[in-house]
Amino acid sequence: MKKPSNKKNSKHYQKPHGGRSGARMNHSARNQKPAQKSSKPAKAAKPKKQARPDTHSDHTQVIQWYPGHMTKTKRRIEKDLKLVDAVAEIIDARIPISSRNPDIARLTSGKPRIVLLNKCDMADKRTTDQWVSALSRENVRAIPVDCKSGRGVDRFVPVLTELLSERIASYKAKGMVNPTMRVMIVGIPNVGKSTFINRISKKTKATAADRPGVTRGNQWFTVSKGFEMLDTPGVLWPKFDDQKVGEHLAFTGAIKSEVMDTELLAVRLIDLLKDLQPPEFAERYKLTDEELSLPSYEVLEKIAAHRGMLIAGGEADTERAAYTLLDEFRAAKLGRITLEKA
Ligand SMILES: Nc1nc2c(ncn2[C@@H]2O[C@H](COP(=O)(O)OP(=O)(O)O)[C@@H](O)[C@H]2O)c(=O)[nH]1
Ligand SMILES: [Mg+2]
Repeated sequence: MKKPSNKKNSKHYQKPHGGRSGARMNHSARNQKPAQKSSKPAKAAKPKKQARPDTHSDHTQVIQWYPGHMTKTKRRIEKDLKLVDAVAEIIDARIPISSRNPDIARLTSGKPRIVLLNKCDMADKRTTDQWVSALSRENVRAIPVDCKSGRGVDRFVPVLTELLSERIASYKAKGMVNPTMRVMIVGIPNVGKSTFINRISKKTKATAADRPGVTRGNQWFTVSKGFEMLDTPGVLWPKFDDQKVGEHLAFTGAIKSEVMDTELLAVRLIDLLKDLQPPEFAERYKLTDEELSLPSYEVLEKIAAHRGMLIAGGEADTERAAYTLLDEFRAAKLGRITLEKA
């Protein structure tokens, strides 16, 4: 695949509004102290009244980049892992590389693991199938799912049963009549952990008292007979030391786009779309072949012009066009697009 050129340094990329500097990749935030809190969006500070399965993780989402918190989260995951027989990692089918946390294999220390390729309704179907095969070559059982509609979710229990068959048999051999297998869900923020948990969990909650060793108020959901799931998913931070990974996470909305310059992000997305050529892209923004061959920043100007997004003086409002493009990409209005090939 063509390497995206660095538009920031290119003569074609001009920042129309002075202010912010180019790509402020948030990894610098990793080295900053939580003193930065004031820059958080106000709404994040207000905890939701109603308890949701992962109120916890929704809160950590905003400040997960800070080292102190990362360590705490990691420790909690390590502790919870001791309580489960298997781990289901949810990744985004559109970005199976960038949404997969590289620490998970080590963290789960050889526990049976399932990968759920979620949001496959927005990913290219053929590429998703290729990802399932690629992961199976790594001995990872992968299931494409669309937790929003529920497609594919019914395969979870059968695959889990198969994956844990030896473990179940060994419990039975030890005299346990109905061994209960426990599963933990892990994944980066916004990947669909809550949606999956809500979809798969039956109403009946097992009480913490039934569970030896569970003293921190963990709740277990019955998934199916003999299977329980920890109601609090492990939220793992994505790793984005690599700029491309950061961009892919921002395109899909896994990380807040405010951490990067919106227009630059849109320009990068256009670079990719020019390569992938989903027909919806040209159709939706009425871009001619000639316009598509322009440098990406100029394509963004064309998108603004075709959509009538202009600022005083008739200049293209590329900032508004950038927000629109990113929103529409995230809503899969540009088609089912997988950004990372198997
Ligand atoms: N299109 C689509 N959207 C999904 C899917 N799963 C989750 N979402 C959406 O992704 C967003 C984040 O989901 P959520 O479950 O809150 O993610 P969490 O942070 O991992 O718990 C929500 O807007 C969901 O509706 C899916 O399979 N397809
Ligand atoms: Mg959640």
